[in-house]
Amino acid sequence: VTSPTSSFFDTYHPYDLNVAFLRALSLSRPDLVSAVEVVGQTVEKRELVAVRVTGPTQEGGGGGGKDVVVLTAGIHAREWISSSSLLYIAARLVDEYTTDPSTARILDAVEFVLIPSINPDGYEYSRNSDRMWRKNRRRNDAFSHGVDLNRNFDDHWGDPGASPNPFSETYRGPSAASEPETKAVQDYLLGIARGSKGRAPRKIIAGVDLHSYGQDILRSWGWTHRDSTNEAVLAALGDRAAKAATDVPRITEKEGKGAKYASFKASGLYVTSGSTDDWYTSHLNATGWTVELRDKGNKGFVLPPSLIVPTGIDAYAICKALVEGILEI
Ligand code: ING
Ligand code: ZN
Repeated sequence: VTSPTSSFFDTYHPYDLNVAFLRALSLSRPDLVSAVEVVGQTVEKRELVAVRVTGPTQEGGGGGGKDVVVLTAGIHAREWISSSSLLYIAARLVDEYTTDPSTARILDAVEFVLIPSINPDGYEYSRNSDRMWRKNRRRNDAFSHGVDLNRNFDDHWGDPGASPNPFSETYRGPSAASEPETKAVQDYLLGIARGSKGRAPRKIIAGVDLHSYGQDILRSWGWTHRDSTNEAVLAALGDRAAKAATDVPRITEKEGKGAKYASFKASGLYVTSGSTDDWYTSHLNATGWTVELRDKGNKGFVLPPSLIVPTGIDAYAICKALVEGILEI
């Protein structure tokens, strides 16, 4: 049931079933996958969860705890493919640990922290009430709901690139990290970086936030057109990931056809403030990425379920290439 070829990936599922998938994956390979951890609660009191995936060896190359790669999805309600792709990545990592030496190398060197949905309230609202919903489900006032969680992170919050208007699709919220979803994810990741619950501090080397659509790999900054530090290195990493996704060999019918990915600075799409990628860069000192998965706009957010596996393959190739690239630096 938890393999990448499982019929689980034939369709989109309710949030609870996506979490159950991770629970099953953890039970199937407790040597590789941690128990599901509760990260916090949403506005509607759903549990935000995370799992960690890593090889059974204690350490990476550097001594001390392994470096960490954070993968998140579902920050925007209607981008269903992002959460499905994250689960697909989890399934591939676990499945290939024993069969593919390159995957074993990655899992022995780093620990993946996977958060399958930052916005499960919005996801359920998109599934059940309004397919094109984007924001969370905060009641702003008598007339409007929702904060854009990808404008609510505590980096350049309030700058141009987000809206102060509660009706806007990019409403930034009343203050930085005002939303329980934002606050929980930030605090959880800061806890990993600084060390908490008796655990040693960890170096977070990458934060990758999965979105749809556009087939783009975006790097910091989003808030300014200026270059981030190491722009040349980041550009090379992004290009390598885009090429990896574009060029994955595909054999079976279910793997589908390839798709072309591009890589550029996030501000090249449009300027954004309070987004996850810039927060990863500025607050975690990690490389921050926003990955826009399929498609290019033909089906847009309403991506057919037959494209879950093909898109999951793209996402896996992107993450693997980014991590391999970072490990080579
Ligand atoms: N797009 C992203 C958004 O949050 C983005 C694009 C994110 C640009 C972060 C720059 C930085 O608007 C979608 N589809 O959500
Ligand atoms: Zn998005």
